[in-house]
Amino acid sequence: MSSTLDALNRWVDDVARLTRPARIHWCDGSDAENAALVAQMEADGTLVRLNESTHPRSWLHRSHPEDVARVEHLTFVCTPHQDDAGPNNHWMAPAEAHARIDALFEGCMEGRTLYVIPYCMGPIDSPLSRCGVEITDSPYVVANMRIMTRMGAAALTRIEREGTFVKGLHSTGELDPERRYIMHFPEELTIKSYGSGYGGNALLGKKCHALRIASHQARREGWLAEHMLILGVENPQGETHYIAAAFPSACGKTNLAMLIPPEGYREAGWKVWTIGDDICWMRPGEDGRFYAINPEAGFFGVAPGTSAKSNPNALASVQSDTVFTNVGLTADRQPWWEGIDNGQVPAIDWQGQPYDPAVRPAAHPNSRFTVSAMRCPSYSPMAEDPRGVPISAIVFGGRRASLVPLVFQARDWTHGVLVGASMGSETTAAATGAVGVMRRDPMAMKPFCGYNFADYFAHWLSFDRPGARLPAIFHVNWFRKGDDGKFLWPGFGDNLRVLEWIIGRVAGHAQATETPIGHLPAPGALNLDGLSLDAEAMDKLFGVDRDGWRAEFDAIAGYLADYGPRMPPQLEAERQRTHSRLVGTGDT
Ligand code: GTP
Ligand code: SPV
Ligand code: MN
Repeated sequence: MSSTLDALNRWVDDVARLTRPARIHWCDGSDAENAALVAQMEADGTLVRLNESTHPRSWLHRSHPEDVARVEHLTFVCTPHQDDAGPNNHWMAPAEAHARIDALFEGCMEGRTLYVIPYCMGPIDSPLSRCGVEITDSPYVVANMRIMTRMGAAALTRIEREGTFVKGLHSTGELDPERRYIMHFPEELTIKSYGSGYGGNALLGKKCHALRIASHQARREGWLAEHMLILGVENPQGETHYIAAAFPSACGKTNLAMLIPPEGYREAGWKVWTIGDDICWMRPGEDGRFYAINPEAGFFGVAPGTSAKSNPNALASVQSDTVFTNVGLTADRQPWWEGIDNGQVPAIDWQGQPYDPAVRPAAHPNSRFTVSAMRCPSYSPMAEDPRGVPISAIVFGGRRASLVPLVFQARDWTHGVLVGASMGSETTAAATGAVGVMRRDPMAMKPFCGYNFADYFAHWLSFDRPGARLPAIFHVNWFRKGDDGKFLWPGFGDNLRVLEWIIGRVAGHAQATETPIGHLPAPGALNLDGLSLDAEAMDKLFGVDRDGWRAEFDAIAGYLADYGPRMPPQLEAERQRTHSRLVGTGDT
C-alpha cells in the first residue's frame, strides 16, 4: 500500500478511535451506493420523496430549524500567529482549537456510520484541481458531496498518485448552536466541523476547502481561489469571452452564470455558457492570461426567486435528480418556494407544518437545491477542459440600494484591486444574523478568505508583473433602488446588456466616459433598446454622486487602516488618487 493511503488509513483509524462509530463505510461514488443511502434516508425520514412523476429521483431534506445557514461567528481560522488570520477572521490558537473541538467529537458517532468520502475539486485530470477526503456521519452530506464534487474511486486514485489531500472531519453532533464550530487549520490542510448539517458548514469541499484552505494554498503557490461564478459570453460572430464575477452570497452569481439572453439578443445569436456558479480557481498560464476552472461539479443554489422567468436554466436543471433543502411542498408533493411563480400554491412549509403565511414563509429564505452541473442546459463543455478557460474580465459586485451605479470599469489592475477591496454589500439570509446591513465584503471573500486580507490584497497586486495579460476589472450593481424602494434595473437576462458593454471594452470598441470612480458607459454605449428607464433610473444607474462617493472613500480609508502596516501601501495611495479626483484636485 502507498504511503499516502497508509496515512489516510491511519487518520481514519484515529478518527474512529475518537468518535467511536458503529461501522465505517468508504464511499466509491457508485449509483448502487447512492441508491442504498437514499433508501435508508427515506426510511428514517431524513429525505422526503417528491412527486415521482413531476420530479423523478428528487428529494426534500428539512434541516434543523436552527441550522439553516452558514455561521460566521462560529467559523475560525486557526493559524499559529493570529496576524496571519487577520482582522477579517475569527481566530483561535491551533492547540486550543483542536482541544475544544476534539472534546465535542469524543464518542459522537456512537451507533452511527462513519463515511469516508474521497473527492476531487475540479476536473479529475486537471493540473489545477486539488483533492480532499471528508469524514462525516451524515448520509445527507454524502449525497450532496456526490453531486457537488467528483467523489469516489477516481478521486482516491488521484490522491494516491499525488500524495497529498485536505483532511475534513465533520459530525452533525447534536445540531446544538451552542455546540457548533467550523475550524480551519490551513498549515495542516485540515478542517474540523461540528454541530451543523447545513451547506457550507458541512459540505467541506465547498467553502471550507475550495475557499478558506485553497486561498491559503493559492497564495503560497501563485494562484487565486475566489468566490466567483465563471461564464462564457458568445457573440453573434461566434467568439466567446470568459468572465469571472465575485458577488457576495445570495447576490446573483447562480443567476448570472445561467443567464438566458433577452429575445433580441437571442435572435441575433448571443449565447451564455455556464462554467461555474460559486467558486473559481485561476492561475496565470504560459501566455500570461488567467486560466480558470470551476472546482465544483454541481450547484448548491438559492431556491427563492428562481422561476421560469428569472432563471429558466436553473428551473430546468431541478426537474429531476435534485436534493432540495428547506423548501415548501404543494399538496401533491412538488417543491415550492416564494417567487417560483408557476401558478401552484404551497400546502406544507419548510418545517413540515401546514403552510400559514402569518407564521412563516413556505420556503426558508436560504432554502437551496443541489443538482449536478451536467443537468444545466447551458453547462459548457469547456467546464470539463483540464486547462481551464481564459478569463477576459473580472467583475466585482455588491447589493447596494444606493450610491453605486450599474457598471463601471477600473482604470488598471491596481485600481481594480482597490475596487474589489473596498466592495460593500447588504447582508443576506445565506449566513445567520441580521439581513440588509451594509458591510465591507472585499472581493465577496469576507467570510471565506483563509488568511489576512492585507496579505490577500498584496497577493492580488502581485499578479501585475512583466508578461502578464491581466483581465480587465469591472464593478456592477444589479440592486440599486429608486425612491419608491423598487429595483431600478430589470436585472436577470437584461444583465447581458452590461456584459456586452464589458466585452466591448475588452475588445476595445465600447465607449466610456472617464469619472473619478472609473470608466462609466458613454451615453448610448450600453444598449437599452426595449427598456423603459425613467429619468430617475437613468440618473441613478449611470451617474456619479460625488458627495456620496467622497464619504464612501473616507470610510474606505478607515477600513484599510484597520489592517495596520501589513496593508500594502499601493491601495491607500490608489484610494487617495481616487479621493483627490472626487474633490476635484486630481487630473480627472
Ligand atoms: P450563493 O449561492 O449564496 O453564493 O448566492 P448567489 O450569489 O449565487 O445568488 P443567486 O444567483 O442565487 O441570487 C440570490 C437572490 O438574488 C435570488 O433571490 C435571485 O432571484 C436574486 N437576484 C439574482 N440576480 C438578480 C438581478 O439581476 N436582479 C435582482 N433584482 N435580483 C437578482
Ligand atoms: C454561500 O453562502 O455563499 C453559498 C452557500 O454558496 S453555502 O454553501 O452554505 O456557503
Ligand atoms: Mn456562495
